[in-house]
Amino acid sequence: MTPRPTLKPTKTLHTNTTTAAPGFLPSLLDRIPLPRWAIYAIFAAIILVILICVICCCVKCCCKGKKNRKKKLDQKISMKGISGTTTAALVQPETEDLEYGSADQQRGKLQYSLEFSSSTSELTVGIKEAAALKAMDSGGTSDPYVKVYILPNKSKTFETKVFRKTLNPVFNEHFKYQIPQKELTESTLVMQVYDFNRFSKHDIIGEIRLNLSTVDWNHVIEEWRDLSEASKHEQEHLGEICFSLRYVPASSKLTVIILEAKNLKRMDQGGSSDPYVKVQLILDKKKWKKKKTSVKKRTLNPYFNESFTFEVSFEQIQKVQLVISVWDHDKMSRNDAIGKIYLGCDATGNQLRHWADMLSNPRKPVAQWHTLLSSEQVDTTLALKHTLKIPFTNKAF
Ligand SMILES: *[C@@H]1O[C@H](CO)[C@@H](O)[C@H](O)[C@H]1NC(C)=O
Ligand SMILES: *[C@@H]1O[C@H](CO)[C@@H](O)[C@H](O)[C@H]1NC(C)=O
Ligand SMILES: *[C@@H]1O[C@H](CO)[C@@H](O)[C@H](O)[C@H]1NC(C)=O
Ligand SMILES: [Ca+2]
Repeated sequence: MTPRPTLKPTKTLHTNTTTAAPGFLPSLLDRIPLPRWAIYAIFAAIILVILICVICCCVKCCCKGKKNRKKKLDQKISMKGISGTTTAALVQPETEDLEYGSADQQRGKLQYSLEFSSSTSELTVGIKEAAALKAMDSGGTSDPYVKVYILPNKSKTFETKVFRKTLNPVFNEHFKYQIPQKELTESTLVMQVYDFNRFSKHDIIGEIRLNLSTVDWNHVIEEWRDLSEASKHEQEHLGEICFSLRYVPASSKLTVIILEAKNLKRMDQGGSSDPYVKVQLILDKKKWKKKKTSVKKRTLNPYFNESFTFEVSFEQIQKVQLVISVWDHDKMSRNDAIGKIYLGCDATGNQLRHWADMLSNPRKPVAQWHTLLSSEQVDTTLALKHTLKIPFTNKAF
């Protein structure tokens, strides 16, 4: 009796394993309570659905490719227009700096912090990071930086560093304003995100305007906010200027070539402008050296190509401020320049970048376009820097 039960299980086990493989599918189909033809029809339907999906995906991909090609063609055409300008030989537009973004795209968002100390009347604005910024260049990226200022007294504009080729820059920079608490209630903080372009006007990606009277100053504020379209009326356009800088440490020679200016602001309606450019060096808070270009008659897009060389030692180049200003020759009564900018080791943003490029490429001329700022704004910034330096210089003497 004992051998049988031990044999039987092993035998059934054996037959099970051998017949399982070939008979698996038919036996499975037998177990489904449907006729064979119905099962085959279901299989056919599933395969058909998969095929349709694959075809849809292929068609979509092809369409995208065509759109991209069309965009590239548009860029080629606009590049042709740009390279027709006078300094084409000196300054070529970087292809990735050409306009790209479409109007309906999201501008992205910015994280900032605000803190006010009523005992010191100090407002600290932190520019933390931005995310999902709109792409302004053809590579599908931007070169973002942030400008910060306070209205209605547009006294000082701060700029963060420029981040190359990113849509999610982490700035982590803090800027301080001296402002009485009473003035806070009638002030608006403006934070604008720009796309840097070496050889063309910087594009504004978007901005945030904060009515400071609505802020609860009992807490440190840190928040994300979506960027909105920049308000047009306030972006005063003064014009742009292109010049090249060259420094030769061995011979202590700083050469500034004023190349051209464009889209200069008309100083009075109907009247024509006769622009010229002043090149000035400031050293230790004093006007040190000054030169001027010739006057170009009746134009808002003057071409100069005039070169100025100054003797500046290697020690001086690290302290000097180069002030470039555009003036209208007709306006004898007016003291203000059409626009101004300054460069130097203590400059910010685009201007600092040009200065640093010059210093890191000795003997090579480096050309760049700059957007002119109001002369009051630049003068205030220069004056502010001087007052801030007073305690330091006192210590030194
Ligand atoms: C603007 O500045 C002037 C002069 O410094 C000051 O009298 C005025 O209160 C300021 N206004 C605001 C809103 O900050
Ligand atoms: C800021 O908000 C206050 C109160 O809501 C309002 O009275 C004031 O006009 C606003 N200021 C600006 C510049 O929008
Ligand atoms: C600019 O001036 C330099 C030297 O004066 C000259 O060699 C060059 O041809 C000029 N460029 C143009 C485009 O006029
Ligand atoms: Ca750019």
